Amino acid sequence: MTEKKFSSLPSYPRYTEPVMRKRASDFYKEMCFRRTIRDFSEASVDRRIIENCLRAAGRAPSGANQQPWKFVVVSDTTTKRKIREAAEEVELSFYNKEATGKWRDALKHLKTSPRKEFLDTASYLIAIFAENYSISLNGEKTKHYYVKESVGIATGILITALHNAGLATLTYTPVNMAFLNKILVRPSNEKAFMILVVGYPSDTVHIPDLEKKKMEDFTVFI
Ligand code: IYR
Repeated sequence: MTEKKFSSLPSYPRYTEPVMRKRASDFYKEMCFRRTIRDFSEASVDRRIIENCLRAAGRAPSGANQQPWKFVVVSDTTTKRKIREAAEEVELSFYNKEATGKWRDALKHLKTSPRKEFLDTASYLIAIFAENYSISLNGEKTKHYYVKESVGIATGILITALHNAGLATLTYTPVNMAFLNKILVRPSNEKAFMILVVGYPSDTVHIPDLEKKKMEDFTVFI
């Protein structure tokens, strides 16, 4: 390993407290508008917006700075169709066989079904892969650390960046995502983490009336 040098922190913003309180409150208010949607319009999204949101996601912290993520951005209609067909097959088996009664009960209020039209209609499907290890050119494997945590954080930043840009998302996770490696021709060190469905909501979208816990109910100060 080559030693990397350390340098001083470049112009870290130092706001006054009132400015910080306002920024924190404004950001919270903005995030209150984020809602998962399952019904997308066919309107296409400028790729440059997606690229900058991905750049923001790529700034996420990661175990040993290994950045163990890969984002495969799909807008090609044939590929989206293939993903839909494979996903609906997995979902049919999930809804008809694999889902436990408790799982079914937990999902009931979302009114989801094996039909996944959004995989055709949404402008982009971002297939997110976790790199459990890397393979160097001479075939040597290097284990990655805290992979799920790192990819989860990067995905959270991506969702936030997309929302901030004015786009809606759906965090979509079929129980078995091995089909993504095949369709998207990904190597075996990459494990599918989720499909982030991205686009504009359809004009007729309906969302469930969900309640979010209050901060006081999920936070303990000591
Ligand atoms: N993957 C299935 C089931 C599903 C599971 C969870 I956990 C959800 O929050 C929503 C759905 C589907 O997408 O229909």
